[in-house]
Amino acid sequence: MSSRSPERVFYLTTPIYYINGPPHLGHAYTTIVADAMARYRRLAGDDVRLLTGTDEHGDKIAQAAARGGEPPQALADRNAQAFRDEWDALGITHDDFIRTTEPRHARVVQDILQALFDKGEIYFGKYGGSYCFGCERFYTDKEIVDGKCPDHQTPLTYIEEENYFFRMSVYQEWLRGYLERHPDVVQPDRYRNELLGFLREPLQDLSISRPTSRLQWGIPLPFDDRFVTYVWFDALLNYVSALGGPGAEDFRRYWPHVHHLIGKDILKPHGIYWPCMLKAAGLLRDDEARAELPGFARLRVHGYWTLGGGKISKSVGNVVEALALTRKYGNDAFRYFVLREMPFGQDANFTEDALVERLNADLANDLGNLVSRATTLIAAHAAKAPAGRVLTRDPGLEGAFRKGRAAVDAAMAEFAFHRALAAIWELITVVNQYVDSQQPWALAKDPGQTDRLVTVLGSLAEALRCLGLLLLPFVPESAARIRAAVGDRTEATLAAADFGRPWRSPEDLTAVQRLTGLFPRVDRTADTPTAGTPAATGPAGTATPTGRISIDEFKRLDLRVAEVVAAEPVPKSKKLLKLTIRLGDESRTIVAGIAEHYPPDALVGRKVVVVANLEPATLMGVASNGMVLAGSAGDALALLALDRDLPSGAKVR
Ligand code: ME8
Repeated sequence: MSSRSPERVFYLTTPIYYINGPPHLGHAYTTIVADAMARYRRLAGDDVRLLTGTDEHGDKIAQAAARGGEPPQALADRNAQAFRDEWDALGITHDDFIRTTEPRHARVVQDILQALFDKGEIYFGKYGGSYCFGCERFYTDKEIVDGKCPDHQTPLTYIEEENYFFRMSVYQEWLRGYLERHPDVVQPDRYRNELLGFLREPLQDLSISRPTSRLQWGIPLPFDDRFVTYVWFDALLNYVSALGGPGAEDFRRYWPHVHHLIGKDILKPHGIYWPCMLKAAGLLRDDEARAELPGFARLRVHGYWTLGGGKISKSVGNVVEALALTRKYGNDAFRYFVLREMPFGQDANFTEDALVERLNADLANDLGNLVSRATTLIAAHAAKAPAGRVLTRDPGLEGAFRKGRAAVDAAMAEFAFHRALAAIWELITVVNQYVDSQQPWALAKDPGQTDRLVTVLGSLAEALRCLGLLLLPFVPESAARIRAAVGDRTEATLAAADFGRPWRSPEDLTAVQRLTGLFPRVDRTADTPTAGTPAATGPAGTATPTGRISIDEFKRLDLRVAEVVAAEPVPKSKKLLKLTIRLGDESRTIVAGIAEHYPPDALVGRKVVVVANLEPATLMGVASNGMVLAGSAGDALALLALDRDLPSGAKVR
């Protein structure tokens, strides 16, 4: 039953984040996910090392610093501190924070570069190609969309220069075979398929330097100081340099157990460049020589948060604002929301309304109420427990907890945080139903039922004790309060979360303290003028609090046919398009999150359906006045269209 195994070592890394701006929702999500996993594995008894940090070199940073008129190191110092402060505020339990401008990192990068150069894995050559400064990489003709970077939708710059190249192409077949034979190294599976897709095209050698005539902000190549290291070659090595480099004691201990947690945007560098680099540097075992090195740098890949995907009420406008909601609703509510709402690996939409809905329903109602009613009942009646006897517990709850714990374990083994939380919330429901069915308040009125009452109260105290442990990785502050309320001062371990351990005596019941208001309900109707309208629904798949709507409520929506007269990408956004639409005589701008599904040109001249009376909102700095309707299922999205022509401005009812 116990997943405690003192031998297990677990090394988990987050991406190191660019410091050209402050931390935002996306960075916080990955770091919270990593923290929840690290806490879970520590609770299971593993020797865990959690690494995060900042990526500080390269064109992107140099340009941001130049724009702000400050030296890159000053920008890096300021924003690296902002990341540290944010992780402290969020209660992240990283064991190390690495900055790529630290000497401990530069030393390892230079050592590995020199070793690769000496082995002939790096050569000097000339290359011309289309370069995206946003991505810091060259794009092949096949990848370019309409002459632009497919990620940033900005024009690419043709660059021809002499550089050092890593012979990545020779590893193509090895990598393909490896990925095919080892399905578990990249999860979820769709991302492994994406990598195999990349490998169907010939793999190019990788330019790993930049001439100092163009860029000075980088680690000098040890064998040619006219060049600095390409930022990705520098950045990826943080995972090794933070352990002290090959041969260091920490490296020997943790490296074989590495898991990289990343967003899907950086799959290619992690799934293609990185294994080839490691293979060339001899830092990966291959199938033949099963040594103590990892078989692959295991990747756990998550999807993207999108913002304001069609939400009607006040919505957060950007990812920095979204992160600021931690101050408004608390770390635990924010953590719970992001871990529960996003199925790991898929995209999800972030709205303040959805967060509040989960806070009210799952945290305040389900968990908060349970803790409040159970501790209130125990505190009121604990004195009735006869002293000196071991408490009995209801076996029904024991079975539920055994199953629940197994489900949490299985989900966490797959990084399926949403499923782990769903399993814990099933337990919370079971315990709430137990209170309803046992009616301890009625038992308390009948002196003949004292034994039964004590069993029920003891079972509730035990349930809260186990829940306090199971919740620790996910909502650590609240879980600690639950543990304190039930008087559990023992060491927190997952093994101790098995229901019915013979530790609790009747005297312990009197130590339970009433805990109310763990998660106060939030009422947003006051500041949400549109609440109650049909579109003010909660997160996908949940019913509105008001249930069905009346025809009058539906009529408040002004749905219209509109013609798209112009469409262009919103700068720096992967998802958003800025549409100019005609609505009868009126012309308007609407920002729509459809860039990944429709090229702008394909939209011009089309008739779409829009919500015309939506409150205006600003998305990525562009004022949007209305909303384009689309259907979606998983990753697929389709715009609503008319099956015969109607003039723009026509009403939809
Ligand atoms: O790419 N949703 O740094 P970066 C979810 N320095 N996660 C998101 C997100 C979103 N909308 N936006 C960002 C870099 N992220 C490189 C990494 S690693 C050797 C070098 C998260 O600051 C997600 O984890 O652009 C993504 O992979 C990462 O931030 C990119 O952060």
